[in-house]
Amino acid sequence: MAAGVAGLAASHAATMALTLRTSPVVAVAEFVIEHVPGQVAENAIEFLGNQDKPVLVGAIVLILLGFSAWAGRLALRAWWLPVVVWVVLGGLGLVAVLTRYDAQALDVLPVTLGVVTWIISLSLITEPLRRADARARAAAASASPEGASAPATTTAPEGEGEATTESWPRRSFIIRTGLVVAVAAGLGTFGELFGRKRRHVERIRRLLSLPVTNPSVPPRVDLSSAGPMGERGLDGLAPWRTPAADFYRIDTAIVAPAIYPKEWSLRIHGMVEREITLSYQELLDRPLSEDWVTLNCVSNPVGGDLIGNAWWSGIRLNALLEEAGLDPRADAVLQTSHDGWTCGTPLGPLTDDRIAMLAVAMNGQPLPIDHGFPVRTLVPGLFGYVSACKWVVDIEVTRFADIEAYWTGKGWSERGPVKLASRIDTPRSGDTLEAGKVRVGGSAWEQMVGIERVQIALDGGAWRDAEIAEVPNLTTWVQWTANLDLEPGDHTLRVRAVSRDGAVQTGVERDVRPNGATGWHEIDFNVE
Ligand SMILES: Nc1nc2c(c(=O)[nH]1)N[C@H]1C(S)=C(S)[C@@H](COP(=O)(O)O)O[C@H]1N2
Ligand SMILES: [Mo]
Repeated sequence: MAAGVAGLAASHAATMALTLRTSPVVAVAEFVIEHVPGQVAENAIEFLGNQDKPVLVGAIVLILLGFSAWAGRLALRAWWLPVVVWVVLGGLGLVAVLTRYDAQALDVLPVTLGVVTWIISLSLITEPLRRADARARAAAASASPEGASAPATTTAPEGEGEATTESWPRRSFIIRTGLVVAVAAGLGTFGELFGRKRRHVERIRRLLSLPVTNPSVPPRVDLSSAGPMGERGLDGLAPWRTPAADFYRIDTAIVAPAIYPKEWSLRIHGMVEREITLSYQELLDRPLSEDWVTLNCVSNPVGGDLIGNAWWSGIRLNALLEEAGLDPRADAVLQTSHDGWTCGTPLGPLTDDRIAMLAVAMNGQPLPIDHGFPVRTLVPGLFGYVSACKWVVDIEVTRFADIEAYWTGKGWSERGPVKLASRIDTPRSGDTLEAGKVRVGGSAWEQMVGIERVQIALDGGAWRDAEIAEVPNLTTWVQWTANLDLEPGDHTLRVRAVSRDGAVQTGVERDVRPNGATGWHEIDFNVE
C-alpha cells in the first residue's frame, strides 16, 4: 500500500507540474462517470448528493490501494507478479486518460511515472526482506546438505545473532516504508500547492492584454512557406519565426517558477547612483520596444536546433540603466532569476544601440511561463547563458572581476558572443532522395553584423553561393536555399557562411564548451 501511495503521489505531482487538466485517478473517475449505466448513476447521485464525485475518486483510490496490497503479497511468490498487476492497472489508467476530450500526448507521462514509481518503491521497500530470506535459505541449505528439512533458526549460532537476523530486516523494512510514504506525502503536497499556483498564474497570463503588436513575417524572409509571388515553400526548412510552442527551452529549473505579475518586482542596484525598483505595472508604463531577435544556446552543437527566432516586446535596458546612473568602473551586471539562477552580462551590449530588453512578450503573447513569465532579459548577439535570464528579479551593476555566475563557475566562458554559423535543414542526414533536381536549404546567422553570403559544397567539391533570403534587421537568422542536380549514389553536403564584414565561417571543429561550437555543418544522404 505504501508503494501504491507513492505511485499515486508521483502521478499526481507530475500532472500538476505539467499543468495537465486531470490526474490519472480523476481521468478514471471521469471514465467511470461516462460509462456507468444511467440508472446506477442516478441512484448514486440520489444517495450521495453532491458528494458523488469525491466519493467516486476516494473509492478509486481505495480500490487501487487494495490492488496494491494484493500485488505486494504476490511479490512473495514471484517478483514479476506485482509488476503484471500494476502494468495492467496502468494500462487501464492510460485508456481513461487518453479518452479524455482534451487528451494530449503528455498525458501518458503521469501514468507511466506512477507505474514506475510503484515498481521501484515496492522493490525498495521489500529489498531487506528479500535479502534476509535469501540468507536464511542459504544458511538452511549449507547446514543440512540432505535438504531443507532443518528449520533455518536452528542454524543460528547464538540467541543474540538470531535476534539480529530476525529484527534487522523488519526494522529496515519499516524504516524504508516510512521514508517512501513521507516522500510520497511531500510529493503530493508539492504537486497540490505548486500545481494550483501554476494553473492560476497560467490563467492570469492568458487574460493579460499587453499593448504589444504581433506582425506577420515580412515578405521574402521565410522560404519555408509559400512566397508572395507564388513561390513554393521549402519543406523541411525550419520556419523563420519559431512558434512559442516549438521554441527550444533550456534552464536549470526542474519545474519552472510560476510568478504572479503582482508579486513580481525587479531591483536594479549595485554600482549605480540611484537604485530602481519596478513593479510589473511600472515596467509596462514605460515605452515599449519590439523587434525580431534570434536566441541562441551556447550548447547548440553544429547543425543543432537550440536556436529560435521570435518577435519580442519589452522595455529597453539602456534607458533604465542610464536612469540608474552607471558607475564608470562597472563593466557587467549580475542577473538573478526568481529560482536563483544567475548570469553575468557585459554592460557594453546592454547600453549600445542594439535593442537589449526586459521582454514581456514573445510573438505577440505574454511570455510563456517556461520562457520566463512575467519578465525575462533578452540581449541580441549574446548566448542565452550570459544574458537571457528568465524570471529575472534582480540586476546588480558590478564588475566581472567581482562575480561568478552559474555557468561561469562551471568552466564556461565569462563572455559569450554568438558565433558566425550556418546550418542545413533539408535534406537531413540519412535521407534517401530521388535523382534529379533537389532544393536544399537552411539558415545562417552572425548577429549584429549580418550575413553576406552562404556557400555550399557537394561531395567535398568547390564552394558555390547559395541564394539568401531577406532579413528585417541584423539580429535574426537568415534562410538560404540552393538547387542541386543529383546523380544516384552517396553524397555529402556542407555549408558555411560569410559575414558582412568579410569573415568566413571557420571549419575548425570546436566543442560547445567553453564558449560555443565551431565547424561546418555537413550531412550525408543517398540518392536513388
Ligand atoms: N532563470 C534562468 N534563465 C535562463 C536559464 C536558466 O537556466 N535559468 N538558461 C539560459 C540559457 S542557457 C538559455 S540558452 C536561455 C534559453 O531560453 P529559452 O528556454 O526561453 O529558449 O535561457 C537562459 N536563461
Ligand atoms: Mo543555453
